[in-house]
Amino acid sequence: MKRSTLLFISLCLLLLLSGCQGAAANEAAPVLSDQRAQEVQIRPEADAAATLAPVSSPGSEASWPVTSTEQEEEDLPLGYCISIRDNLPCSIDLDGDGEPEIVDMTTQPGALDGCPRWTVSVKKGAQERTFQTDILEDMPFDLWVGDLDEDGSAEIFFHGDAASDDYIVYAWRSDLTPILFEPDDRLVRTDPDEGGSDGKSPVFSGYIEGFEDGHIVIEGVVDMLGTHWGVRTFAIGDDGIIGPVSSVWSFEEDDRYLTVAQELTAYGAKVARDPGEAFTLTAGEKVYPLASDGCARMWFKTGGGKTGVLLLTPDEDGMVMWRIDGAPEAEFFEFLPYSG
Ligand SMILES: [Ca+2]
Ligand SMILES: [Ca+2]
Repeated sequence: MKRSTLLFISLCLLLLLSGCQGAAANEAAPVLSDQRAQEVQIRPEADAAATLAPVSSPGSEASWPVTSTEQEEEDLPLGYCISIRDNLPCSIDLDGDGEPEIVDMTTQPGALDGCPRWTVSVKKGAQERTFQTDILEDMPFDLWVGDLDEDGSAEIFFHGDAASDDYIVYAWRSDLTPILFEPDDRLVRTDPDEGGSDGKSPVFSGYIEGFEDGHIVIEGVVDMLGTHWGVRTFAIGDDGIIGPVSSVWSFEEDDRYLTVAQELTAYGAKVARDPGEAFTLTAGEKVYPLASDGCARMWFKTGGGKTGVLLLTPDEDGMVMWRIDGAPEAEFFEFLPYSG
């Protein structure tokens, strides 16, 4: 069995057998929820059945997290994360010093405009660190731990719905120190009061779909030629900042199209970074958005089978969202499905 698989199994067993102190912890055999089971299966090499098998001595295998030295020796693998939402409060050795920390989420009545607000906490011995989120109690959320950047110490990830379908993501080191996101002109929420610097932000607009091959998969809104939900992968870089791995937000809206209202210029898109030959889209053509970089380009296919990219510039006056060849985007399409 690969070392990576053993480590992952160890983490699962640690959560199941030794750690969690909620009501489920008093039961002899905690049952994985459907959601939890789904998270466990995110890593393709992990055998879901094996993760549920008992071990005779939890201490013998529950050695997660490992040191970075061991990782280098064993040629370890891509990072991973699992959900602990259904196992709170959860006892787990986040920083690899052999002593468990307690991860929990609590609510504070009236903390957020009279409503209860979630607070994430990590207890290490007698010390407790907390982080107040901008998420109201009762809104959907999820919480994950895992050593995504493979430095031997776990990260903690959280997403919650701050309003209706208005998700935000936080990431922290094991001591609840925020991990910042790279600046992204249109998709990072920056809040000066939250200590972001150089445009980097401790909070990101989107919803964590899961973790895959050491990457965070985030679904987020792209407001360009309408409101679209796209998926993009992110990772923790060598500089400790979370930035995009994939260059675009990919849409999964196969049947959603825009109808061209007047001629406009598009470009061939064989090379993503280098627009190809110009061609004209004519009135009545159906344009199916495929992907966007969120800041200048929208890739598409047409009902007639053409593919290409539209070049857009943000409207500096703020009167409209985007312009194409200097004219407002809305002039070129019969209807743009913006929401919110
Ligand atoms: Ca520890
Ligand atoms: Ca780490």
